[in-house]
Amino acid sequence: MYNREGTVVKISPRLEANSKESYYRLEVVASDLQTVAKSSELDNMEHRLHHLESKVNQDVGKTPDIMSELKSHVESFKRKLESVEHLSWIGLFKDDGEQHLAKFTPKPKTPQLSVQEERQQVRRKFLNISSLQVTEDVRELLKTPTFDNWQWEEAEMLVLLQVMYTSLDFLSALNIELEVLQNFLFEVYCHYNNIPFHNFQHCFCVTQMMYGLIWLTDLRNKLGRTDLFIMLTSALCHDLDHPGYNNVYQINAQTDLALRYNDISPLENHHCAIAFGILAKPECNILKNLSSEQYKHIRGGMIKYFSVFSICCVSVLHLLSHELLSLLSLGRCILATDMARHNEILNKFKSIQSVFDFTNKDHKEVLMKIMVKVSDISNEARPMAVAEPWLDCLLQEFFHQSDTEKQKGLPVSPFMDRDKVSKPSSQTNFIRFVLLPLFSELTKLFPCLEQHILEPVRRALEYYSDMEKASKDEEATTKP
Ligand code: BYE
Ligand code: ZN
Repeated sequence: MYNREGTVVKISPRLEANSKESYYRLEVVASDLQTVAKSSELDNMEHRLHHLESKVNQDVGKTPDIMSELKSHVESFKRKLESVEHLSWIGLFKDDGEQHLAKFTPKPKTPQLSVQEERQQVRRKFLNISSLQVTEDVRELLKTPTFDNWQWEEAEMLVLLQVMYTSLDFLSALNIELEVLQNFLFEVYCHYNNIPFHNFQHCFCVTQMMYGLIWLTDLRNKLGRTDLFIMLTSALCHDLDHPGYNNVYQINAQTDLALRYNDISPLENHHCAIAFGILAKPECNILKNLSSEQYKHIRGGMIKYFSVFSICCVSVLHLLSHELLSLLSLGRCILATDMARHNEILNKFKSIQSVFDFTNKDHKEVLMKIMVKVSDISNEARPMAVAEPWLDCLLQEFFHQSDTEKQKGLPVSPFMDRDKVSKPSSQTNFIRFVLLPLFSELTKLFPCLEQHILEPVRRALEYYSDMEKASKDEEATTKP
């Protein structure tokens, strides 16, 4: 779109109203819409679906599940076509994370209902297939970092989570009813947001990595059932209701979360509060049959591990570049504590490495913290075809945050700035200075992890180093 002066203008909520004197001119620059269903086609499809539905209704008496499913697919596709919200994630359309979109886009009439419908469908499918036997091949795959999350849909992931809980004998050990576990898992699924990185898929991956590590390291014979339960359940809940903006943003933008938690780890506190909110519903309370002593132990354990999850980005940043760190105000204690915590935990683990004793309570605690950290940031331990899309999702979420920060005039974290970040160089630094030191330490205690997590991460380092070199070479040849 051009203005009268012939300058390209951005279509955004801030666009000035036009008039006869100051009109805008639209020009078609691309028109490859053959692959996208046109509105008329969609109407036609919808019409045929209605017709088919009434026919089937006459014959069968009720709408079969498959038909409702199809209907909801059409609905959701229609919603996607009509909404521009998704464009903000790819940077074509920048919203400021707040209300402007509402003015700009006609909201779907009953958005909540449709999301609800979609979830109910996942629930029905989950319950339907949960009684089916998961093959031995899949059960084995589930125990290794080679598992490919991208091949499974949400209902199937819920079944796989159920498999994890059952095969670690949590149901019998903690007296959990299957139905309650299913309600709990479904509620957890409902409380993850539809955002690029910190979504239900991420929750699944972290939980699956934890599950894999438990098997690979034979932790079942080294720790108690309750400790394993705490680790798996913390992994499952660790990013509940993540809004896609990190702690630094919460504090700078003075969000409700930062206000509620006095700027102290707002996100982690929130994830944890949501988790215990879910457990407060009797039909979801997988801890309800425990003694109050056991409940206290598990709640205490989970609260402890939430604060360990997710190395604060600033600790990463610190390692990426010391100059960049000085750009940030260091007054925020949360950053300091998180950074201190990362180094503190790793150093403590290093110091007990040679005398590690599985019967020592303190040693066990440090090990569990390390496992939690490793699981959360372990994407690069997966095959490249699985890992690389995760990095793209993360950068998408980061870039979106920095776009919002720029719009609001807030400080911008340099490692999230789309104008400053290079994917391969950020990731090589992250692997060199965060992943390898952390993973090597765990591998010293469990040498068998060498092939499962250390080798893939070394390959990833090579992959991104090559990519970095290739992009530098290209720069050198294109620049005069
Ligand atoms: C971290 C903190 C918060 C959220 F920009 C996510 F280079 C992460 F620093 N994770 N999780 C996995 C990661 C990864 N951060 C990075 N690489 C990962 O593989 C580095 C970042 C892209 C950046 Cl640490
Ligand atoms: Zn996470």
